[in-house]
Amino acid sequence: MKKVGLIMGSDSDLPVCEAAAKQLKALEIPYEVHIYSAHRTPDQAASFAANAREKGFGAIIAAAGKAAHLAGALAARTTLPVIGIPLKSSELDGMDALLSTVQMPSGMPVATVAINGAKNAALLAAQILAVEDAALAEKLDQMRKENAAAVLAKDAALEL
Ligand code: RP5
Repeated sequence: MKKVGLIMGSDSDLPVCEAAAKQLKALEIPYEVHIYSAHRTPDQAASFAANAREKGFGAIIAAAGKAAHLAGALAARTTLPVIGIPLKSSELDGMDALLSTVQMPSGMPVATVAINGAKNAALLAAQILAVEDAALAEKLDQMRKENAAAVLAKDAALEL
């Protein structure tokens, strides 16, 4: 199976990114985690993205806060799908990171999830890999069914 790259701009991003790692683990998707910053370690970030396809990655998740250029900087170096997680790590509550991540120029797409949307980033990466992986697609279908059953159970138990 292809790997997912889970890249974050700082170790201070770990608490949010753990939800993505947990979801990938639950789906038994191999992944690598790295701290590479678009601003503090731009060479390492660029090199990771440039070599990711030949190293067996199928998608990259990039989480960053503040002036969050990490997802875009990685996307500039690869045609693998890049999923950006804008993080709430400043006085602007993540709106700064959201706009920095989502407002990519034409020709250089980044799929941006919600502010701190780490779980959805992992699920989107899984869905990308599942295009060519029937067993993974089956796991995702099963998860959707379980989620729906859990909601319906709450509905059935609702009393006001
Ligand atoms: C970004 O700046 C990181 O992704 C992090 O969200 C934010 C703050 O980083 P630290 O100053 O905590 O290392 O690059």
